[in-house]
Amino acid sequence: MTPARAKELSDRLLAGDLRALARLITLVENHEPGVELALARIFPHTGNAHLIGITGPPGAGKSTLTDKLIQAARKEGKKVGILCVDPSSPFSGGAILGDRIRMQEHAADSKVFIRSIGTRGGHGGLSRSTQETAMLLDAFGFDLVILETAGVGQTELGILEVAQTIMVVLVPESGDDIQMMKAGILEIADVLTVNKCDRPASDHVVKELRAMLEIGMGADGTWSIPVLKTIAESGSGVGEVFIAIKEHYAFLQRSGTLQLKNRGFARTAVMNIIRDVASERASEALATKSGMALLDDVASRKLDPFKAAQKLFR
Ligand SMILES: Nc1nc2c(ncn2[C@@H]2O[C@H](COP(=O)(O)OP(=O)(O)OP(=O)(O)O)[C@@H](O)[C@H]2O)c(=O)[nH]1
Ligand SMILES: [Mg+2]
Repeated sequence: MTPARAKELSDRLLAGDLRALARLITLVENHEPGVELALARIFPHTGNAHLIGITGPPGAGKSTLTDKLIQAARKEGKKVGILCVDPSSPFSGGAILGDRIRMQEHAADSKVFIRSIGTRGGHGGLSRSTQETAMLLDAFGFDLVILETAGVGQTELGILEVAQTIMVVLVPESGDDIQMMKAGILEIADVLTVNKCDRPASDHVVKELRAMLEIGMGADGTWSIPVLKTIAESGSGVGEVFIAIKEHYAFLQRSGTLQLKNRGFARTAVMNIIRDVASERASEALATKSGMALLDDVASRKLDPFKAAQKLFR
């Protein structure tokens, strides 16, 4: 991408052009060379959105709940950008079909923007493109940016490096796995929701979770993690969830935790770039004549790979 094109697209995004936003997301996703020029231009306009991550087991009702949260936010006049992060999908822009269909009623609403992003390049790639896409939505002027990702393990890591408030959605059936999940997604939750509470055993799971949190699990300063019950399909309990999310943001602001979190996100952003730039430079250097001579020295055991790497750094 040329500097002129980067300037044009970023100016259009800042002026509220949805097509420029969509275009830039695709360029970020494809790691288009030069897209950083556009990102650098929009960066001063970021930092205003509340970045919310929603994660939990596949099929827990995250999209249904998100759909209802969009309605609640729209009632308050808030603009909402939604990013469905699908770590498994090699496709881009349209990976999660079900989400599109479920949230379709918002399609005609220009204050709501929904986009799926697939991922390339493993975890580092996910982290960087998720952060950069969130930046684009933030700069565009969305008050809330919601990142939905299905996760039980590594996959939700992408949102950890972006989201200021993380909601974990469980279902009554998760009861058996709660012990297992202690070490995993429960630790990252700021708000816990047990969805599908129209099903049996929901009270039991809620009680178990509350008991677990009371003994100090996942405690984050003075914030006590609420365990909420929802029936996303009917919208029951969604109002409370929305309030809890907003309260968490207020807590982050007043306790100074937001500043610490944002510093952590900045660190990730800078480290991601350093890693990418360094490995790019190294590849280029190794493709030159002297680079290949260096590799031959390693191959013929004249030089060990550690010294070779050090030489390259210098
Ligand atoms: N019984 C019941 N079903 C629900 C509820 N909320 C959602 N569902 C259903 O559960 C299924 C999965 O819902 P989704 O919202 O797609 O769940 P998800 O967590 O986004 O799923 P993935 O993105 O595939 O991980 C759908 O068939 C929903 O209609 C609920 O409160 N009660
Ligand atoms: Mg979903």
